[in-house]
Amino acid sequence: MPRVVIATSNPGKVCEFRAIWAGAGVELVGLDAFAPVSFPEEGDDYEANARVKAETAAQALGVAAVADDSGLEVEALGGRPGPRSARYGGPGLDDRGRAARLLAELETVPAGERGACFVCVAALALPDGRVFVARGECPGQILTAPTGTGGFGYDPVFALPGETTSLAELDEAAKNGLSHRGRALQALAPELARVGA
Ligand code: ITT
Repeated sequence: MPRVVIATSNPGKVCEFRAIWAGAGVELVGLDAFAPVSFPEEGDDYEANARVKAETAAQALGVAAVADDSGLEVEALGGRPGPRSARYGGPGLDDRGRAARLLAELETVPAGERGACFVCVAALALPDGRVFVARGECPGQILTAPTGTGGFGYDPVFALPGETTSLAELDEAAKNGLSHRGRALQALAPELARVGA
């Protein structure tokens, strides 16, 4: 089977990439199977960030690579933190801290104004320089307290429109069936036929 490196340092993403592309006819390999790759600093554009992560890995390792850049756009914050979601609140915070910080920032925002959208741009880079990109979105709203233990990142504070169940309470298959990452990777899946072709 042709190999594709999953170019991410986020273990939650690795699990989801593997589950969403299970049966896609490629062997998905983690970055830990290779010598360390150094990635450039990220900017504020999902597509540029996704491309640079996938291209950096494909060029450094000589193997096809997939990456994503994703984030949470909160309407009451004018779309923040968006592509800066991993950096939201500064370098001292972990996933839980960032989610808590978001709830604090939205403390006075009423129920009807807590709309948000997860965005994912996925990129598949081939060692010959070709890059394929797809985008997926998952609209919903920010809850008032974290709930659930599944998923990662902001999942415990995010629910689908009109729901009170967070994404962290869904099982992996349910989340992947409707998530921004599930949608982006499903849209990109036809390009996997080009790997090793
Ligand atoms: P890599 O760049 O190494 O892939 P990262 O975690 O830094 O890892 P991003 O730069 O794309 O990835 O940042 C994405 C941010 O958005 C990060 O804070 C995630 O926790 C959050 N996020 C992305 N997808 C998510 C999801 O499905 N559920 C919850 N939070 C998510």
